[in-house]
Amino acid sequence: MIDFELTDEQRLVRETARDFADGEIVPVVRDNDRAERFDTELVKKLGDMGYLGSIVAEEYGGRGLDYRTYGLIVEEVGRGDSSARTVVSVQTSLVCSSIERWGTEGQKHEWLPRLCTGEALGCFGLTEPNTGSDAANLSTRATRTDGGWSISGQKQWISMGNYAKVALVFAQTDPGKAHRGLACFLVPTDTDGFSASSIHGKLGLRGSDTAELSLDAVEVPEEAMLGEVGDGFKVAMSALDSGRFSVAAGCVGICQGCVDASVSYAKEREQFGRPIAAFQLVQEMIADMVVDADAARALVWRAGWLKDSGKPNTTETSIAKLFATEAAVRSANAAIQVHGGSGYVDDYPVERYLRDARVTTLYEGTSQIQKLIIGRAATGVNAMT
Ligand code: COS
Repeated sequence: MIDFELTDEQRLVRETARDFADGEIVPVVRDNDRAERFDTELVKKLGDMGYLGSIVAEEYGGRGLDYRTYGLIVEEVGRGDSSARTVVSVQTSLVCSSIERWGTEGQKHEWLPRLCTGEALGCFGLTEPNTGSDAANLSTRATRTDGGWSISGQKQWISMGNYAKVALVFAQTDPGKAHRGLACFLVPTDTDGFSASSIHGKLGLRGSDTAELSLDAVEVPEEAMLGEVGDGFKVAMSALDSGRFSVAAGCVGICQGCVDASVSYAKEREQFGRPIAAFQLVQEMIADMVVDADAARALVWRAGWLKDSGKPNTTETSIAKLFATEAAVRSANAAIQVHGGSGYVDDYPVERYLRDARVTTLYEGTSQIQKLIIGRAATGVNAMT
């Protein structure tokens, strides 16, 4: 049975992550957001803490933690800054976990130690200009060469694409085979024909690097393939099982941050001769936020427990991701309401929480895709085909 009591180790990990978020992330988050700066110093600190490979086995340079403990770390980082949390989620869940699960010993030893410390960053090249929710329908092509593959195509909305040393690139090897023709390649980003450019003007996640990737006849050897030809879609979906968990855990952090900021503000701010915390309509907003944070956390912990127990968890991960991301948007919006005009400027974290939360209902599967996955599990009917 799932146990809500944290172990001594989990409590310690959470306290350490909380102190790290308050001491290293919160003091720089506003400036990074304003400057649209991808903070490489902070990335280094995340690596030094072991937060970029916490679920990776120790023999590959990770911390060998379980998912529940990883979720505690991600929650705290997410409370501090969703841009920093995106680094943790992409690096750990999409990149490292894919290499650890699907890679050969050679690939694991080549990439994981550097990725876990943050010496190298990775990115996850699935989405394309014309391929979002319909992830199997990729235009990027991989064609055989003597001893390897040539890859050509475009990738869009790729977190850390400008800083990554390795890109997981998903490509179609045989369009006639649909999703069974996909393959995933580990592409060093200094390979000829690979280029990345920045995407600016985002509503939120302004401290996060977002790129468009271009691959023009990028040649890689046979050993660059992660898994076999035809495994690409499964690599992507298994990565998203981990990535969606991580996004959900980060959104628990946003929900909790909204509660903390709103309680503190409501107790200080006085109107009509009383702290606004004394007004029932303000308490209602805070109570709704508390319920959202608790419920989101419980769903994340359940998904983590299922992962740690080796049980199927795709549906439960989608439930956690759907609920936590929508709850984060709701809570951030309500937190601004509690803060009044002060919540509309960046003296308080709540307007950033709203801008940063907004993308979480889009990336790593929209809320609508999560509902279709949940609906299929409930009814046995696939509404996606
Ligand atoms: N892990 C491993 N394999 C999986 C899997 C998982 N979680 N989910 C599905 N698969 C496998 C299935 O077993 C099936 O294998 P076979 O071909 O051997 O039968 C194959 O993948 C295809 O499965 P299916 O047709 O059922 O596809 P899905 O319903 O899983 O996928 C959706 C369809 C729309 C759900 C999927 O494309 C999706 O999640 N889209 C959103 C993509 C997304 O999140 N993009 C954002 C990226 S931002 S980083």
